[in-house]
Amino acid sequence: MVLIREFELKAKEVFRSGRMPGFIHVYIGEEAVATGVCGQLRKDDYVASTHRGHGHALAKGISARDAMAELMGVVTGCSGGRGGTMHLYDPTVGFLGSNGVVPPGILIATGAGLSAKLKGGDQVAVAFFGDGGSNNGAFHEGLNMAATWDIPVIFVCENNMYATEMPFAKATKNTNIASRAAAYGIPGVQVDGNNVLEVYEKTGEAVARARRGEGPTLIECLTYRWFGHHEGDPGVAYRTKEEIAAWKARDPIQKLHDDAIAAKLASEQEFKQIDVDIKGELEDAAEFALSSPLEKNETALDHVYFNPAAD
Ligand SMILES: Cc1ncc(C[n+]2csc(CCOP(=O)(O)OP(=O)(O)O)c2C)c(N)n1
Ligand SMILES: [Mg+2]
Repeated sequence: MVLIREFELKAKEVFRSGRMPGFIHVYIGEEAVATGVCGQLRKDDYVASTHRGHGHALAKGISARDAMAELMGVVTGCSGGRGGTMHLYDPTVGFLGSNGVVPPGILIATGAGLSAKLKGGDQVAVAFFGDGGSNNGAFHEGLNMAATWDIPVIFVCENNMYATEMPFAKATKNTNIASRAAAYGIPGVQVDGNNVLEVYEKTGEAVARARRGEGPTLIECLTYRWFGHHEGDPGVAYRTKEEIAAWKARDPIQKLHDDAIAAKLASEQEFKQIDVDIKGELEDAAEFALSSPLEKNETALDHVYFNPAAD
C-alpha cells in the first residue's frame, strides 16, 4: 500500500512539473483494494485493470521503475513507452493491462479465466472496475457468461461513489452493487475497501471457490479517491470538503498501522523503515524514468503489423 501511495505521489509531482505526457488518474485512498486482492493471487493468475490502474499493476508485480518509465513514455517502460498510463502491460506477471475504455477489464478477465479453464489449469482471473463501470453493458455480458460457464473470475468493483463527477446514487437506483450478483446466480459480497485485511480475507474465499471450479464471485469494495478524477480535476466541485475529510480520516494505510501496533504485530520502527525504503525506491524509479530515452522515430511503425518473416 505504501508503494502504491508513494508511486502516485511521485507520479503527481512529475506530472505537475510538465515532464509527463498525457494525463493520469491516481489511486490514492484506494490502495487497500489492489493490495488485498492481489495478495491472494499467484504470479500466473491474471489481472485486467482500469484507467486508474497504477495500483493494480504494482500490486500484481510490475516494478515501480517499469511502471514509472511507462508513464513517461520512454523505452524502458513495461510497454516500451508506447502505451503510457492506460496501457501498462506485462504478461510475465499476469498483468493484462490498464485500459482507457471503461470497463473492458470485465471481459478481458472473463476471457483469461475461460482460457485457463479450457487449458485445464487452476489459474484465476481478476477484473477490477469502478462503480461507473458497473453500469456498462460489459458488466452484464461478463458476469452472465462467467456465471453460466463457471469461469474462474473474481469481479472486483471499486465503488468510490463517483464516476468522474457523477455520484453513483444519481446514476443508478440500486446502489448496492454486490446485490446484483443474485441476478446471475453467483455470490456477491460487500466489503470495507479501506480495510486491507477484510479485502484480503474475502478475496481469499472467492479465489478458493474459483480454483475449485465453482465459478465467479462479485466483490464490491467501498472506498474513495482522495483527489480529483484525473490530475487537473480539483475534485471539489461535486464533493463536499466534509465528505473528503471523513474519508481521509479512514486512510487504509493508517488503519493497518494502527491495528498492527495495537495488536503488537509490528513496531513503529518497522513502519518507519517501510516508508524510508519505499521513498528510496520511488526516487530511484523517477530518476530511472526521467533519464531513459524516448523511442527512435524510425521505430514508430514497429509492432503495428505482424511480420512472420522477421521472427
Ligand atoms: C466506454 C467509456 N465511456 C466513457 C469513458 C470516459 N470515462 C473515463 S473514466 C470514467 C468514469 C469511470 O468511473 P468509475 O468506473 O466509477 O471509475 P473511477 O474513475 O471512479 O475509478 C469515464 C466516464 C471511457 N473512458 N470509456
Ligand atoms: Mg467510481
